[in-house]
Amino acid sequence: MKILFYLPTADSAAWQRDFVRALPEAELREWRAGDTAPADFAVVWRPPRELLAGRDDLRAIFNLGAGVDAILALEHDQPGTLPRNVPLIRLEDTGMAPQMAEYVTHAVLRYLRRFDEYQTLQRERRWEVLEPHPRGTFTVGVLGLGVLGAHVAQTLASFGVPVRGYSRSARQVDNVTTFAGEAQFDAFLDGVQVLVNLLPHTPDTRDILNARTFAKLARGARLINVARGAHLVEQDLLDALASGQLAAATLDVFRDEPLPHDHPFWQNPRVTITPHVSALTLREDSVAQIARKIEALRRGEAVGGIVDINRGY
Ligand code: NDP
Ligand code: OXD
Repeated sequence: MKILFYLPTADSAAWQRDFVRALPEAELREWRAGDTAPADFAVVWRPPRELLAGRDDLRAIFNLGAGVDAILALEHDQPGTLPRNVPLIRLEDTGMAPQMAEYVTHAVLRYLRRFDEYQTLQRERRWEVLEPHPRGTFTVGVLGLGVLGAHVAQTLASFGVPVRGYSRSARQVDNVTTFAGEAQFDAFLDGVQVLVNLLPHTPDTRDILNARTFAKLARGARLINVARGAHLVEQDLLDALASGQLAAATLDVFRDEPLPHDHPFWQNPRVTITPHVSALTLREDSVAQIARKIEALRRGEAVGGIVDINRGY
């Protein structure tokens, strides 16, 4: 069994070592430009077009992340890039769901308990008690009820805040009021105090965090974007913060990463920035999941996480 590997990060060698340990019978090789030799599986993150184009010999392509937008952009820009009849398989959770729940819960509780405002008061040496936000109306809306969104929504609900969730098809999540499809989008947004984005980036969801969306939220709402920078219309966020329609934003993902030095988000006191770390790709869990799926496919068994290319996630 031959595996093509491509991961353009500094820890690529450690990943390769762990894959070889998990699949000792495999011949794993790092893809380099011009490599068209046969392979059974590809394990990749943000691959160049030449790696995938014409690779009809593959039995599956594994994406080393939950989001497949970078790979699907290759297909979108040049249809026919992805080999036909070769499943594209993404990571499912692999330890990202608990990390995402921690990150979002921390940000929501920071806003609920007004720690962001106390931080400002501390800088000004002001001893002032702020009126607590009533928990019962501090509604959190989670966009996306997939592997990550559903876990985040359930975790938030355990803190006693009202939680809503939004998905494409109807979903049921314990202790979460769910909404589905465009027809229910405005009802989902209405009066939300904290909007959390965990949608995949697709043609339907690009720019979804825009002025119209912000206008439907409660006045002074907060935004937490942990999905993709392309979901957010950046100028609309800056305008909403300036007008007071939004009070604050916590952003982990950006249109341009790393965020350029001169970007206005850096200087905005209402914006909290982290460098795409809300849920890191954990090597041990990810290698184990992919190795299990490769073994299952070789036995002719079905596996989860297959991307619907037409749907975009
Ligand atoms: P899933 O595919 O499991 O879930 C996607 C959810 O979004 C589903 O509930 C789906 O609806 C919903 N959805 C998709 N399109 C629409 C639409 N047009 N309208 C309404 N709902 C829609 O993805 P994951 O939970 O695993 O991951 C979500 C995203 O998180 C990833 O795509 C990635 O971009 C991002 N991510 C960010 C990380 C970071 O570190 N910042 C780390 C990992 C992931 P339905 O249930 O009906 O299918
Ligand atoms: C992912 C990511 O999609 O890390 O997995 O952003």
